Amino acid sequence: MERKWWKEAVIYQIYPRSFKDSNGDGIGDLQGIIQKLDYIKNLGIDIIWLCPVYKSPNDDNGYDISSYQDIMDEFGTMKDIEKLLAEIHRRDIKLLMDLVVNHTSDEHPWFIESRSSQDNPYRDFYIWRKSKNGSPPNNWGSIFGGSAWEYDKTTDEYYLHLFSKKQPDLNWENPQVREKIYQMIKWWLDKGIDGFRIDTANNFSKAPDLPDGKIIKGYKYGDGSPYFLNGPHIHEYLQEMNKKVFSKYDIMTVGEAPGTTLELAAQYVNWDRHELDMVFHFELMDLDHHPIIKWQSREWKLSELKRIFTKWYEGLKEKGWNSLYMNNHDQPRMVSRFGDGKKYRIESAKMLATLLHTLPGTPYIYQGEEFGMINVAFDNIEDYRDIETINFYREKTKEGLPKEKTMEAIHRTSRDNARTPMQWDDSPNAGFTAGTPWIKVNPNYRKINVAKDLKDSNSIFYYYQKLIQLRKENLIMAYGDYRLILEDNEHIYSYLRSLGQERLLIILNFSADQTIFNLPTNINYQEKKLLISNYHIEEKEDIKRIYLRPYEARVYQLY
Ligand code: TEU
Ligand code: CA
Repeated sequence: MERKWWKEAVIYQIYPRSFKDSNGDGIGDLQGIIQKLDYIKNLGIDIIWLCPVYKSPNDDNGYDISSYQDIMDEFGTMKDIEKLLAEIHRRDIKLLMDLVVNHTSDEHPWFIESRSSQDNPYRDFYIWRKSKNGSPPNNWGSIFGGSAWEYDKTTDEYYLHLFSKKQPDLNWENPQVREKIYQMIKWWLDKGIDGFRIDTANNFSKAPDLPDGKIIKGYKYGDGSPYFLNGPHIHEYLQEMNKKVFSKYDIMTVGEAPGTTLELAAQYVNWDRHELDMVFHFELMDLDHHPIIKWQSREWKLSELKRIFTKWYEGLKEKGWNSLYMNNHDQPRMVSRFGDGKKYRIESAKMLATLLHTLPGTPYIYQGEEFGMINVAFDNIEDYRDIETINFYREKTKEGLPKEKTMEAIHRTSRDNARTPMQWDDSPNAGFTAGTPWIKVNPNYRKINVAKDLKDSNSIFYYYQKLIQLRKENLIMAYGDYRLILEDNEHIYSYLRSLGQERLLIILNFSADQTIFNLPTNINYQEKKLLISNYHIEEKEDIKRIYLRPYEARVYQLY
């Protein structure tokens, strides 16, 4: 197994808008991040992934970019990002930026040109089609609701937007588009950044004839995803980008890849194919809802979750590398979703952290996760800011769904669950801003905040710090083999890691019940040493049979 810095790293994701406001306008900014770098360093982080900070009208909080080589006014200036990068490097941390090149903003100069006339040199930078019998060119629905096509009367054609209508899709089939994108990427890499998280990295290639999608039951639009996810030229484009740009630098790339099977992912990250270093797959994110409609929840079993991690480990073994995450800026908070955000918040946050940091792969921490932030439940839609959530509410209201039902789905699933401001302390607005925050702070901030965790040696924060430290001291945590034990147990997730003579035994109670762990008889050891756990444990305790407490987690070294 080849050693790489990004395999041994722990990555921390920052959503700048909600991280720290330095000037009282209610919006997090680059100077705010600089103020908190010592905090991130103290946690033990090696790499920071910054969500988009480029110039943007903020229809989708920076994922709609109007100028790639400028900084969003609210976040600061080019000088500020240069300063941030220098301060990050001074602390021996690396910086990943977000690369959003499936689409631009409709306010990007390329699109302004493109929409101006059919013979404009930029026309072919985007995907334009004529209407089909008075309807849009095909039946695809946008991921944020409504049709994926917007009519533009200037030229009497429609343009494709998989996301909001202010996010027109770029036409990757046009070599000029690709060349422009590569130039822009080089410009950033030459500034010294250390890699990219690539937004919707498997959406760039669309099936040429853009066929209609299957109509989803109870839904007005067709599912176009088979025709835009993992499309016919996607590997070719990624390889080209890698060859022309990425391969020239010592960087890492991680591509967001919704709707990607293990077989496909194994191609994206295969060392011999030179495409991406890691992908974010969505199998775990899709575990608790309808396969396409994320707002419709579904019951799940622990054995399914185990199967996902196990399958992805086995499938990429000796071929590529896994990313490990349970939440981000698009997903609900992981404690609320996979643990218990109420009675056992602290225990379950630590248990889930133990899982993510002892599985093979690179763990990603989303801001606030490190002290157990949980979902928010605003009563009124007016308090939500996310375009997807607001569109969903509108659609459901129009369809006549009772408000309580709609709000229930929003409380469980809205992206704003992850986007409420960082809770730094118990002062007004959680110390995030001296002004009025762009989105309300979670009302639980007096109970759940950084300052509180930093004062308590037993806190979630220090548990993460210790896990990260252990990962640095024990290469087995990154590189060791993985073997699932007690496969069918619906309460306990347990596995062995091994590297040479070394062995780790991980035991996780995934439930609020007391449950008994029986060590399989074929696992032998002379001695054991407890590396970390989220409850007090007597060192002499026998591990052949353990009474696990709610959400108990233990990691043992076996000799
Ligand atoms: O998300 C793209 C994505 O594939 C969706 O599945 C995502 O889960 C979305 O939030 C629907 O719930 C990326 C970014 O992470 C997201 O924040 C952007 O809104 C989107 O691309 C468009 O750039
Ligand atoms: Ca600000």
